[in-house]
Amino acid sequence: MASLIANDCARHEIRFVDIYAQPHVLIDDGKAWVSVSPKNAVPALRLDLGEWLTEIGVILQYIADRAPESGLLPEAGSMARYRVLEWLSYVGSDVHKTIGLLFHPLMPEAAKDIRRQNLHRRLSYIEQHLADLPYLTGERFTVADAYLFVMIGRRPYFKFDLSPYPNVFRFHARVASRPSFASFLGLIEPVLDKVRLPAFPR
Ligand SMILES: N[C@@H](CCC(=O)N[C@@H](CS)C(=O)NCC(=O)O)C(=O)O
Repeated sequence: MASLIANDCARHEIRFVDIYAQPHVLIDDGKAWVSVSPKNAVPALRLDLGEWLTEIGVILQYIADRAPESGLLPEAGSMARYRVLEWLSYVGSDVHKTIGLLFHPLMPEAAKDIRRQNLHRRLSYIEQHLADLPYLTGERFTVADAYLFVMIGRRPYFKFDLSPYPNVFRFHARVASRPSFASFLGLIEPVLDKVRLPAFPR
């Protein structure tokens, strides 16, 4: 399950896509997702004029730039921003894409084990990095933290134990205690019984 956000950020509508169904379908009306968004992946953001924006790392920047006062992304041109982008890229290419294939039902266990070893290297790096920091780039929560949080939250599904990474575990708990996460859970609760996943991983 994952979300499609329509319209602009301050006024937005979220629709959910069942990506475990083949073909992927919009949960509310059963429409094939590929007929709406040709990449057939989530998330995708439809802007007010009907234009679509895809790719997590870009959508996150777009949303954060629409609300600069949120501090979710430092200002363009600053070194602080490049640090956040550096993490966005690492989470997207090294963490997300390593985890993604662990979900695949046809992926042989031996191949999944190689992926788990890769994931171990990446989480070990993040573990060290978070030793003295509450968030990836310091004291402030940014879009990169949001992305990493979602990826780590999937661990019950890909059978990956976080206990060897106590700093990563604490990071996850820290983000989960933010009020915005409670609002998010309230938002997705009604659709949870419509998808195959047992529960949203906390
Ligand atoms: N390059 C895309 C990849 C997004 C992605 O992998 N989405 C997954 C869910 S986390 C998906 O939609 N998978 C369904 C599929 O590829 O069929 C991005 O960064 O947004």
